[in-house]
Amino acid sequence: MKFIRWILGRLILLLNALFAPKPMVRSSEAQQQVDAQTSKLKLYQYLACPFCVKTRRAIRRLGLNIETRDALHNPTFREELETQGGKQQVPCLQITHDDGSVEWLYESSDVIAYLQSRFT
Ligand SMILES: N[C@@H](CCC(=O)N[C@@H](CS)C(=O)NCC(=O)O)C(=O)O
Repeated sequence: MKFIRWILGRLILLLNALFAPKPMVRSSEAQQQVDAQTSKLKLYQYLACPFCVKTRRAIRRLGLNIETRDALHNPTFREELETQGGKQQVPCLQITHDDGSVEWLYESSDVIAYLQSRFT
């Protein structure tokens, strides 16, 4: 079962690489402004999780530079996700607001809807 899951994960990564979405193009000034905003966002994720792949594809399509944090292999990120986010589920977007408060947004569809509403 673990092996089948591993094979499926690799297949998803291969298809994702072969059919990578085209990123939105912005002027360098607009991209710099967006980059400043996305520096406050971190995506806790697993490399081969289908929901994470779906979210990373949306991030790429929107032309966003968002740091990804491997919550499977990095024990610090795993611990942060569980204790500060509230549960061990990926993808999860950590949003640091201008007032310093931190929000943890779970569910791939909600993360994508949030990014689309903010960056399109
Ligand atoms: N409905 C969720 C499903 C996310 C989900 O099932 N993620 C799995 C990984 S593919 C997970 O975090 N499982 C918990 C774990 O691995 O500890 C979404 O769309 O984000």
